[in-house]
Amino acid sequence: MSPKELNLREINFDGIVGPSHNYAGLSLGNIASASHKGDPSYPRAAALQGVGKMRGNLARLGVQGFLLPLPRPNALLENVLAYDGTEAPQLRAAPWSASSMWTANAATVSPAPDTNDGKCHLTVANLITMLHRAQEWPDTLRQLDIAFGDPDHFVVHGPVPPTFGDEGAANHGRFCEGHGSEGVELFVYGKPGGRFPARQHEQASRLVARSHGLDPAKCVFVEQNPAAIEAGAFHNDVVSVVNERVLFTHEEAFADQQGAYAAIRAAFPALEVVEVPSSAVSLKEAIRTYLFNAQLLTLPDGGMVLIVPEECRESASVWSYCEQMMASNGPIREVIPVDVRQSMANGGGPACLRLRVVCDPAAVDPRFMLDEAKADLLEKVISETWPEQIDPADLGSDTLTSQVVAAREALLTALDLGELK
Ligand code: SUG
Repeated sequence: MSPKELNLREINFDGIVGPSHNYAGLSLGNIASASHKGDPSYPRAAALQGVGKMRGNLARLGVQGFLLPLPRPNALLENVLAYDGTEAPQLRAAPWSASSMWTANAATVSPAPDTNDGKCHLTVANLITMLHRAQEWPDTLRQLDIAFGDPDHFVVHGPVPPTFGDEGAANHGRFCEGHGSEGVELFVYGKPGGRFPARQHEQASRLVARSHGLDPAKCVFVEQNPAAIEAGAFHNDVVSVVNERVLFTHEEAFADQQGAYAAIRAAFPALEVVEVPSSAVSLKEAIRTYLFNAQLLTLPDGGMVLIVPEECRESASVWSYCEQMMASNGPIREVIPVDVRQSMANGGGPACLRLRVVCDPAAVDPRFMLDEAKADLLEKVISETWPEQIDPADLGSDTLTSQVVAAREALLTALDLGELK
């Protein structure tokens, strides 16, 4: 079947926040994670906030998917680390991380209209820069293989080999006239050498583009602004977001801002840039509020809505910009704040929590698709089994281990996904 004959839709696959969600300050260069290090976390509230966001988007778009939490604590990593209390507590915390909730980092996705074999390609991200994230890909790959297991529609690739760091869709965007039409893919990479790690390497981006069978004339490679990485934009999706013909971006997102626009325009002449100047919203405030870590969605009537964190409404400069934008003639006429505060405190906003896959919803394993009844089921299991609170000192305890393992198993059983146990 050619992509034209398919019912191609953009589906957001949100990561369900796992029962071990905690604040261990594991991500160097992620200011929110560092500043909440040691705080108590609320996994139940975190996961319910995530389901709330999914419900809103299900109502808006009529389609929504999800990915499951990974097995934690990760016994394999615990054994390798052989933590005995003599080293930094981060080593004890890494196998407990619920970081797979940020599914924008699960994979890079090239939809069928962009690829030379007419299938949707997904490359699981190796996430090698951070220890706690590098453990994710084997279990993420198992899920992708199931959810996108139909070989007539999907090709799921293993990770880019080290030493090329790959953080998946967080550094990737796709320009197109409509989600089902051919796109131009934007790959944004960082150059190492700064105070904080550049997590997405150019070689990884280029390798993904080649292995997905993209037309080189429809790929654009652009460098992140080192000053943005330095200011805490550890992924490019903290300072810009793409949907269809629109690039919503901070003025200081790219190393060469005008050069980036020109390169995109050369491949995609219909580009519409909505640039937020530093004079309206400073880079610091953009990163603090995660204005750009937003879901820019096309509604069924063709209008675009921006789903932002509640923190944006609480910032005078950010919200006055949003109000001005809503009153303008620009492409983004609606801005909707959502409460994902538990995720935000670890540096993950609405966009981090979702992986966009353009495909025929009927081609996805239905166990990964949400409807209202399943949202009720998720809320029930989470409310009954997710720990209410975790203090970082609890990590490693037998009681918490049993609770976290049992909670995830209850969810897998409820969703008939026992093969992931
Ligand atoms: O990789 N935070 C994640 C946040 C990922 C956000 N994703 C996107 N921007 N797409 C990270 O830094 C914090 C975990 C801790 O510190 O315990 C963490 O991993």
